[in-house]
Amino acid sequence: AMTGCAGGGGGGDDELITVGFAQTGSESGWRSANTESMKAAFSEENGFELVFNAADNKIEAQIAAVRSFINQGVDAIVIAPIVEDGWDDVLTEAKEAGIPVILEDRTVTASDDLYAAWVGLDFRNEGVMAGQWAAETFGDTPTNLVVLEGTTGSAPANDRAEGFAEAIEGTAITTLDSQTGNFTRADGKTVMEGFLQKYGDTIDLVYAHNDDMALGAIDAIEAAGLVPGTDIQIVSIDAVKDGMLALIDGKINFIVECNPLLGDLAAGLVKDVLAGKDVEKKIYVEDQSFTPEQAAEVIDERLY
Ligand code: GYE
Repeated sequence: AMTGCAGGGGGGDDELITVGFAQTGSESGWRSANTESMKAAFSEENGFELVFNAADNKIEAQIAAVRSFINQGVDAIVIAPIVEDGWDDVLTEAKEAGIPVILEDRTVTASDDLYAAWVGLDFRNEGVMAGQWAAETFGDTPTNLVVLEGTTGSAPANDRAEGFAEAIEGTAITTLDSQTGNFTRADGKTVMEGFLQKYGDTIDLVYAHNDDMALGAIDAIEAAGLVPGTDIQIVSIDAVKDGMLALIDGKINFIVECNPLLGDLAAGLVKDVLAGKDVEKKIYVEDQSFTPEQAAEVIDERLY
């Protein structure tokens, strides 16, 4: 059992597992909830000493953080990879140093023998669920779509685009434009302002890869004198508190969930891997979706 003894060179400290966690940054409500979940799970109480780094969504900074974890000789490394590509070298370095890597949230294109396990969400299926709602709602009615993409090169941006495109194939939905809003409210607003200037009220539908960008788009739509949710419908992904409230308000029309509470699963994986147990390579957490009515029913029980 852990002693909970903090600081000093006492014997209890030897039992703590040192984990370096390379977080993407703090771009969204989803990310805040994910960071909180990770910090709660990787607590001293649970037997961990957490070295936390948030890279402000700068890929070089995140890779540098992982290298510094390797140099510090941590027991294990957890990464929420900003983008999918470019991980081979540093993951190989961790492997050569004998430090297991667990990925949480986003996936990488590197070979899966360079990391011990991944836990996260099925981003492609989230895109499919959002696209199926759009296909069912607009069907054969000619519909002009604009897309607010997540961080360029990130797994959720790539997979959510792919899943949505697949689900609206063969419908009368036409994509007018698609640009990155970097998963932030500020950039979602700026990009939507540009779309409104260019296409005005010919826009019927916004697909935002996360709630924060949808919330930014709502500001831009209202500033242009249009009614979000009515003049221009919005579908987004995450189901964070502010997104759900906008959904209940009728400003967003449909939200697909993306569960950020991955801390306990990630911490369990770290312990199992260090204990030499066999773990599943990929663990998918399930997502739901919400209409305004469904959101109103569950809003009081939501944990994030
Ligand atoms: O949807 C978005 C966040 O990687 C699933 O990152 C995550 C995404 C999430 O910034 O809000």
